[in-house]
Amino acid sequence: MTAPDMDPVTAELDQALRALAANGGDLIDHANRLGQILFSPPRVVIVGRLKAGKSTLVNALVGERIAATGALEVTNAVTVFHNGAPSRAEVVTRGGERMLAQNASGVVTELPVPVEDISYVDRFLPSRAIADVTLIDTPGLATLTAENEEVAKRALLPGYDQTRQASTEADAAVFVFESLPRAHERDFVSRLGFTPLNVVGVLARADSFGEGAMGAKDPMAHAREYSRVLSGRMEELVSTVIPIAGLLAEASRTGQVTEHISRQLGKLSSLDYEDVLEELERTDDGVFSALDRKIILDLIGEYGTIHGIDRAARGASELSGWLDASSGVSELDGYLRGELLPFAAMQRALRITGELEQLAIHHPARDRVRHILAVLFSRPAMVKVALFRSYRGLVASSPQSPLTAIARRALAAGSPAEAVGLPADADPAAVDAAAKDVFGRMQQLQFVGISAAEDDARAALSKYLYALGLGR
Ligand SMILES: Nc1nc2c(ncn2[C@@H]2O[C@H](COP(=O)(O)OP(=O)(O)OP(=O)(O)O)[C@@H](O)[C@H]2O)c(=O)[nH]1
Ligand SMILES: [Mg+2]
Repeated sequence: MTAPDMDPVTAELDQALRALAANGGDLIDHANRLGQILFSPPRVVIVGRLKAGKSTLVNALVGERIAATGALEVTNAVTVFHNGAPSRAEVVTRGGERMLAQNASGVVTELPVPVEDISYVDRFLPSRAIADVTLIDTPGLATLTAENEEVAKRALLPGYDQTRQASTEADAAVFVFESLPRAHERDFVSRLGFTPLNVVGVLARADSFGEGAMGAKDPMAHAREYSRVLSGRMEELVSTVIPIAGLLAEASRTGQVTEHISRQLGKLSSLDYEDVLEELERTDDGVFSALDRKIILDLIGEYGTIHGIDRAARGASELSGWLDASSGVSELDGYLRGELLPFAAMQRALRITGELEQLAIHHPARDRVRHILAVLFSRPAMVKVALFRSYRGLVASSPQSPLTAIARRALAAGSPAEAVGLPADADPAAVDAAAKDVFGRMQQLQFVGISAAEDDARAALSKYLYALGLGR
């Protein structure tokens, strides 16, 4: 029986796992284990440099203060955020033991064992925001003094090992940085086994970009421009770069912008700019108390404070709405759900077919497993998954191949026209011509000698374009 709302790929994989289990013996256990992967939400890992703003971003995306930010020891543990009740944190030790951890108003503040002994923390909370995606917060990657440190040394740096481990079980990544990421950070991400379609870049702390809140140029506008530049420069690693002011989003989405705060901040609206700056630099009581000043600056930063004054004067709802809208978090949220998750789901599908392929090599009943795989990949719903698998192979082995870009474009397209590089509303005759051109180029490649991965991609691409009704 197939649930009516199951997407076609999930339904095919479900069928394959049922066929696997029908063979009895330990294949039932394998089928159950893989079924658990299939029916759990795709996993998105947040990676990036130490203190880049990863946990703040997690809080903003979930809409609750659940990820520890700042200097708490727990920021050194991998934390997996799941939708589930009751709200609780379970620490999983390296020995495989599970124990409850205390959490004070959402954030885990104390760990029952030293952080070195922890494999990861499972944080459950009932939240729609993580119903269809599991978020994994990781310890920040430490900085390197010289960028050409040997690989061996890298493995010893805090953050690297744990973040790498957490990433092997993930299906997509959010790569957080504050400016052009360092070579060793890019290198780290490129080794995680994702395709660029599975990685979104986030230019974090957009509110303090460039010269910051007091500079001549608006930092948010500056960050937007720079993100476009980075998207191009980091094409081989990320699908796009989105500028985010996580702090502003967190303040708004976790409901911390109160009427009291707004009223206090709003008091500055009668001052001119110079006096506002002076007021913010004071350490004693002024237009508002020293304590309120600190609370406001910690909560929404200098940019949020300076630019939020007039909104604050109109009330908390106005201020909160502005913080959310200008933070860029909606764009990221939309991108995550609309563009990233479909590829995360494909990567998850490949985690399952990859395991089936292993069984098809090593299991005593390998012939049966091989047959199941052959049936699975003959199904129309799997044509795109097969192309994704080939594309992933190209990214790993022949990133410079012309087929890599062609496959990426086809996978990312929302329509047949876009699959061959034209606008969605292009004239059908033009689409036909462009498709012929793509097939022509693929045929030419035959004569230049191509790798196994390229050959595989060529076959998968042809099938996929045919399935879209192109090239006939
Ligand atoms: N101004 C500003 N500050 C931010 C922003 N995001 C995070 N911060 C601050 O930067 C500090 C570090 O943020 P975290 O979210 O803890 O960073 P992290 O990447 O999770 O840090 P580690 O897990 O320790 O690597 C905190 O003090 C945040 O308040 C932002 O968008 N703007
Ligand atoms: Mg953190």
